[in-house]
Amino acid sequence: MSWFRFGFGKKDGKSDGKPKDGAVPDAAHERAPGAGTHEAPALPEQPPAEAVPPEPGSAPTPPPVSSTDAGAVPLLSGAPPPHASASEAHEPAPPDRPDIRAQPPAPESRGLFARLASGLKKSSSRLTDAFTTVFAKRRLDGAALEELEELLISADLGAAAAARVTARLARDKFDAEVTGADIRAALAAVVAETLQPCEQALDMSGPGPRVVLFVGVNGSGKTTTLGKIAVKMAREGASVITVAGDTFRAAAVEQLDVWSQRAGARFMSRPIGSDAAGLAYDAVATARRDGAHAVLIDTAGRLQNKTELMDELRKIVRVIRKMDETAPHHVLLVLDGTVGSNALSQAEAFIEAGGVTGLIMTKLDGTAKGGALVQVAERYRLPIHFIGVGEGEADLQAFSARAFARALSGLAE
Ligand SMILES: Nc1nc2c(ncn2[C@@H]2O[C@H](COP(=O)(O)OP(=O)(O)OP(=O)(O)O)[C@@H](O)[C@H]2O)c(=O)[nH]1
Ligand SMILES: [Mg+2]
Repeated sequence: MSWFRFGFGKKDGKSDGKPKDGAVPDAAHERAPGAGTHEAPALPEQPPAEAVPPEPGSAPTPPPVSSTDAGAVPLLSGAPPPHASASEAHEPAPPDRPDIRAQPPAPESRGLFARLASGLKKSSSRLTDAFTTVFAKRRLDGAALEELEELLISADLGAAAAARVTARLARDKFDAEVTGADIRAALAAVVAETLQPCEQALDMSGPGPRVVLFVGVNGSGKTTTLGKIAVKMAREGASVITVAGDTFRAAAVEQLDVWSQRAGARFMSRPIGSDAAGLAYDAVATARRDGAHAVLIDTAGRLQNKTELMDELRKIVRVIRKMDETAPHHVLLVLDGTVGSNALSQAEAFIEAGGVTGLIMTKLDGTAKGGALVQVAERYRLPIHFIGVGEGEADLQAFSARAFARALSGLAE
């Protein structure tokens, strides 16, 4: 399965036109691909009226990081806690940031299904153990079907999918003895059918830079996933700009910078406390001017019930549209696979605020509660582009409905 649907328009994006209102981007810090340090602001210009004005005294750059010696980057886990003025409303970053400096080269396909299967083991064994004990040598009657349905619902599968599994079994096996294998097969079939329409490559084709916004709650895996995608795209020949739209935490900026260096991507940031929308506007303007293929914009984590923070997300989208009315081309909601049904309320809030266009579920290598993805897919019918099965750059898989369904059902690849 292909990762992305590429088919970029001309690499020179200049002819895509100027900013609609004639405005030009304001100052930002950039690091060109391969450059060892951040450069001085390249574009000392004005933002549109909507975008927040240039930051006063916006000179300081994030700590320089050598791209030729990634090992010199300080441990992200050791970064001091941020004290940005606006950061109070944001939840603190998880303290256990990993050292993401050196990643062992890993063949992409090696063990990825195994990791998915072991991550979903918690979900799958909860189900399949019960299948074996509750249904061993039992006739499939009405009571058994009801029990099974409850079991599936309690595993975050959702009422609709659970009902389809039992209906399928009732059709094929009613009044006969069922085995754990029968139930696993029915579950896998229903999950695969449900998720199949959601299995979609990320479409990065089209004229001009494709603008992708990464959104989600705190710690869901936005920055890591953006980094993995930047690496993947850059390796496939795209010129990528990464944008540190989490302007609340220095560690977040640094984390993305490290990933950008790994990808050889151009990196844009602003001083802590700056307006993320203004930076995003800048980045899109820069990409159009320089003919970049992709602009990958990180955002700060925000809880879905914090109205003010969700408004900030709306503003980012609105300001990007002032530069390119077709952008953002993708708003990717990054969901943490370990949170279970809370994914539903996250999806609802981010769809409403940010116009989510697609999903990525991370941490499916851990102790994931994968059934929730089925519920989200069922309710919102959004494309699922990728899954994360680890912290390294190779630990991102194109979403496969079949693989997910089999892992969740405790079946072999
Ligand atoms: N095991 C595992 N860990 C992951 C995966 N994706 C991300 N992580 C880890 O999850 C933690 C949070 O990831 P980030 O990418 O910083 O999450 P974020 O959404 O950017 O976090 P905030 O910016 O604080 O909102 C980090 O320790 C990542 O290494 C994954 O697929 N599997
Ligand atoms: Mg982040």
